[in-house]
Amino acid sequence: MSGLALILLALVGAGVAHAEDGYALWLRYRPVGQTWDARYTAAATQLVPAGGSATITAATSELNRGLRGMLGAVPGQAASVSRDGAILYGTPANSRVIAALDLPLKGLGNDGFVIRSVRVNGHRATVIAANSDVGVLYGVFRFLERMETREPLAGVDVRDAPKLKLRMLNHWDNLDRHVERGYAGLSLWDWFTLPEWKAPRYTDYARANASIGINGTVLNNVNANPDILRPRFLKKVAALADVFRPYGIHVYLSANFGAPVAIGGLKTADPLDPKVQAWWKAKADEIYRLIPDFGGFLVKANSEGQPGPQDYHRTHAQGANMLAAALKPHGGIVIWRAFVYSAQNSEDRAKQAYSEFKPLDGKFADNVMVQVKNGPIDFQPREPFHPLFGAMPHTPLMMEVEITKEYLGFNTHLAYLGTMWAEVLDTDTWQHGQGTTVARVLEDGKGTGLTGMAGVSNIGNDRDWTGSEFDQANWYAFGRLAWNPQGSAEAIARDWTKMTWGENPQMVDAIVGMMMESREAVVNYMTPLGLAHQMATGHHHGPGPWVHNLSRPEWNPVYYNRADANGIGFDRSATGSDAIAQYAPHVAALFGSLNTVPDKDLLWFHHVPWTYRMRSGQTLWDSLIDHYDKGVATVAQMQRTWALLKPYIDKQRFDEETAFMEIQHHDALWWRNASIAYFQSLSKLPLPAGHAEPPHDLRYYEAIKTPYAPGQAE
Ligand code: GCV
Repeated sequence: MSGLALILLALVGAGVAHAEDGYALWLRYRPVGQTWDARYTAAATQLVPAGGSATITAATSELNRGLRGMLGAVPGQAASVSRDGAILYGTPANSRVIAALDLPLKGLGNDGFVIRSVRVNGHRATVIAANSDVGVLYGVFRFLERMETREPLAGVDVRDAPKLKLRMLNHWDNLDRHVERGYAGLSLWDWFTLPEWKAPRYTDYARANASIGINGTVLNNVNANPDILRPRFLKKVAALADVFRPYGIHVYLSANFGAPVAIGGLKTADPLDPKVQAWWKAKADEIYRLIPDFGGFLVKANSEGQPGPQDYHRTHAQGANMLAAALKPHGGIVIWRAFVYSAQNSEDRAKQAYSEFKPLDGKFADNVMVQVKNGPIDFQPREPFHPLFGAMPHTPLMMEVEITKEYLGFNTHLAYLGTMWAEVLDTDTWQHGQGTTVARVLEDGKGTGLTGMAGVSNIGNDRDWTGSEFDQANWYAFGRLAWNPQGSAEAIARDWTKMTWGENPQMVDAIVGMMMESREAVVNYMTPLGLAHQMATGHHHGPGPWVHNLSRPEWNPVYYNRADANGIGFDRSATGSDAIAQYAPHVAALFGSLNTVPDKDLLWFHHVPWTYRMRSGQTLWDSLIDHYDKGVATVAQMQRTWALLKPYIDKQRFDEETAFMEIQHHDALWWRNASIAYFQSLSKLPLPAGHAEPPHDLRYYEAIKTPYAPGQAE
């Protein structure tokens, strides 16, 4: 035996071959085990693809990969069904057999599919059919997911289609590979070696996205470097688009509104200037020559220092429509962000996006979508829903959420965001009567067919993609909720857990339980009862509720907490900034009254005395302390639960999460102690019985600096 073979044997013997590092994501395809082996094998004896497109080839290769992993063997491929247990997949257009089955494909659009047990040529078979090859691919992934989550295949009858058309990732990746708010290493896009080297990882990225229905990706940061639009970079973008195409993923770019000046040699970027219009038209033509299915532009304009139409006294609509006109002949769209607030504007920051965009309703071209963050400020652990949802009846709105956990503890805090997004999606805006939930608003394309949801990516080049195992769940949940905004966060967590950690029911229950309370724990130890934006400056790592000296008032945590000797909270009721008036009357009344505002939103909408009596009978002060301690206690409980799971989980992934939870517990205590020390310096109240004083004085916490925290904006 050769030396190398001996080393390999030793590695296998030591279990290294079975070590898991998270690279496979939820597509692990581990052996299904005895209970399921015979049943699944009987339903996967033969692959019968219809058509030979790159997408169908990708579907075949995924079936081979999945079945080899789960059942230990790859079934043979055939041109027609010739044995029991065949899997027949394709479109009616490419298969007369599928057409003859007369499946209910009508109304499923391009992306929907049917998976059904049928008889073909006298044999038992499973058909996976759709109106397009990409729909077939989605069906194949769903078929494999059923196996990964141990759902029966016999008698299967699934008919599903996405409720939103655009299901997109927004990468905040810079051209030097630094990722703004990225906690998972460098950007996946190796611009330096593209377009020649198309790393296999790009295909795995596309597989993972397609498996959850994601069909668009914006490759670069919304704080956009104009260089991405230069010919040299467009070739690299085209190479990525080529890799993603078979997986149904369209490439989009963030466009810098000032590009005509920065790289085009023009003196202005005024959207009404014919030379500027011609420049963008030529740029769009150039892009589509390289990338015929290019999706379009995402634009952050006149926000946080980015150039925009207002630099030329034009409106957001005029800016967006000028770009839309350049893309229109090619079928491209503009996604224009509503994340605006201005240093010159003294209006409550929570009101500014609505004030700016509501009057523009109906003024956007029909290939423009307005992208609105889930809440009115900025991806906080908890915010009420954004008042623009339901308030722009003539404009297709896309919701933007932040998958990367800029404000929820980066990659080391376990915070499952499915619950946070479902909370927003399920909220009733009342804008068009009861039942106008945010999900329903998003699903309504205003007759343009444009609907969508965008998630700021948490993906980097770390081996496990997202910087932690549990952050993979947020990528997964985003895809699932973008596919079906009315989906259940718990059901999604359960599917992900089975695929990621294994099928043991006790373990699954324990992990899902942890996930379901994890985000509330973060809210409790960081920003309970409606507080927001209490994070340290710049990187947003750790607490900074005392910060008051930053150049722009709305960058200071004190702007949001408004804490003083008398009380705490931001009065956004009619006696304060009146932000509540931006909501439908029913919701405004709910938020506006101390009698009805939910506790979780109390300090977002009201300034109350420290001694204010909560509906529970507790004082606000005592309740605040309770929440901080509850947050820390939940993390401690998660640590205990996790420790019990050791026998079920492979060593590397178990050890990493154990260490991360230690960090989370440490950080939760830090948040709790620092916040209490600061607020106590104002309230001068003792802690309620049973709650420990912070071990250090306020100065100690104020002095903690973490200048090298990852993911900073440059
Ligand atoms: C890309 C927040 C983040 C910024 C981000 C901005 C945005 O303010 O801190 O890093 O910029 O949101 O969404 O544009």
